[in-house]
Amino acid sequence: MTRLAICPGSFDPVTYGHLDIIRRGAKVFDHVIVAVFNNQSKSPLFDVNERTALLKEVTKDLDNVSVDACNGLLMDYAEEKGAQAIIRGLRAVSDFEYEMQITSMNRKLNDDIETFFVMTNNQYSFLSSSIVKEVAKYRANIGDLVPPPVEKALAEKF
Ligand code: COD
Repeated sequence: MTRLAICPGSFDPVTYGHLDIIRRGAKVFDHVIVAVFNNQSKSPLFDVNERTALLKEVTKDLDNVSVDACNGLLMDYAEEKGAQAIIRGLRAVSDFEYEMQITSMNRKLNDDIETFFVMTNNQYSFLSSSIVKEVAKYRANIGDLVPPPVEKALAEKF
């Protein structure tokens, strides 16, 4: 049986922290689909197509990872794909409450698809897309936070 996991997120834009959890997930599951959603509570800098294209570019070396732009409910998507698992990243205790809320709701929607949490590499525990956008706006060096295509895309936005 092929073990398929979905790694969902906004990825606005993808950072080395996201890539760390995608890589860790890809070591455990046969296939990982990175699912790019519009999170209604955030107004994105990059549209879904731009975010998806950047993710495809920076994961192209990972043979068992694909990227998809998604709408609607995560659990509907996961069920449609026949996934067994959802992968989420944890940076710090501060992530826990939010993750617990969405995991509980997702379980209510479908109790057969399990959520797995992956702890990020310590060096990325402070890293978020919001922080990257904030510093990129002021032309700070972000070369150790995001892959080169993302750095370029941010420079073009600001
Ligand atoms: N290190 C490790 N992991 C990280 C890092 C880092 N530095 N930064 C982020 N992550 C992890 C996050 O914890 C998350 O697991 C993943 O990477 C993606 O992060 P974001 O911030 O891009 O994604 P979110 O949290 O905005 O994603 C929210 C969803 C889009 C998954 C959610 O809104 C959703 O499921 N939407 C679909 C609609 C739905 O089903 N809603 C019901 C759920 S309650």
